[in-house]
Amino acid sequence: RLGWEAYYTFDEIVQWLDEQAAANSDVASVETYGESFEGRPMKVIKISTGGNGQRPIIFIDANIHAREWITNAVATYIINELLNGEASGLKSLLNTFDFHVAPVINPDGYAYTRTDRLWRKTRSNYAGGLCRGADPNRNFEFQWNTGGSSAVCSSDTYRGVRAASEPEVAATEAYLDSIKDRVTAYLSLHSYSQLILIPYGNNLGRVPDHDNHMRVGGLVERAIASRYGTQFTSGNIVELLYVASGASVDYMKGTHDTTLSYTFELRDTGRYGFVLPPTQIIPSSLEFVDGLIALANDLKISY
Ligand code: 0X9
Ligand code: ZN
Repeated sequence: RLGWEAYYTFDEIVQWLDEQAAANSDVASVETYGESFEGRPMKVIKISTGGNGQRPIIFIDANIHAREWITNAVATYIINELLNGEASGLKSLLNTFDFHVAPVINPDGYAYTRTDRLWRKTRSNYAGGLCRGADPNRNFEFQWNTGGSSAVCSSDTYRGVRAASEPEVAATEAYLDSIKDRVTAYLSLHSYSQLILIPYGNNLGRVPDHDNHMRVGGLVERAIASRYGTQFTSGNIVELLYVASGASVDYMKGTHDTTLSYTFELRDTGRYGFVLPPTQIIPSSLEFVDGLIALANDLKISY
């Protein structure tokens, strides 16, 4: 019973996820693929209307950064549209694709933002408890520690002691490894800045299929803008933002050669920043769904 008029707690989100799977057990199931540092479940909902487990997967991760609340709201909105939507063109994509959506991949951090709203990282212990957490989007294995991450454990971009040191990252990597050949698009939801970021974030620079990512990014930009005029901008992460190694999108592109791998920085451009008012959840979701449909329709041509 989420309404997308407020932000929900981690417990509310996972309870809703389980209810959705139970109510739609013909097409949906929830897998608990791991446990966070503090023991919260890492959950992914898998939606498939057929194809015997052979269909290409569109994978969406959200809330890898704790304070980016809009991302779990958009992720659950998408799940709801896929399962219960009527008008949206999303549902028909299930004739071609399976969707796997992990709406909160940093559960401890997200729970902690109830008391410290701008917390970003996980909540593991470092330096004997002097530091808490690493940046999970600097902790993935592909080209870990090749620029744009910190060795200082109190830093917001602390990379962790080693690649996949965070249990949330290790579990997510293992889950992704188990479905790697079927993932055709990997979308990592972040906020804010209204950007469509193309790997890599490390010093390797552009991916070999940069031009295809730019072309599809343009289609997505136009689809998003068609609803309310919201402007997103596509480009390589280093060119548009900064150097940053160890992200989930780089892992999927670099390790598994996923066809399309993007980081989306959702609304806004800084007026509210991470503390986006809940009145913007539904508009943010609607425009993102438009973009997602454009992306999937372009991919569909190859299946
Ligand atoms: O710095 C990040 O992790 C992301 N930006 S945020 O403001 N949400 O923290 C950008 C991640 C993109 N990174 C790579 N493709 N490496
Ligand atoms: Zn982020």
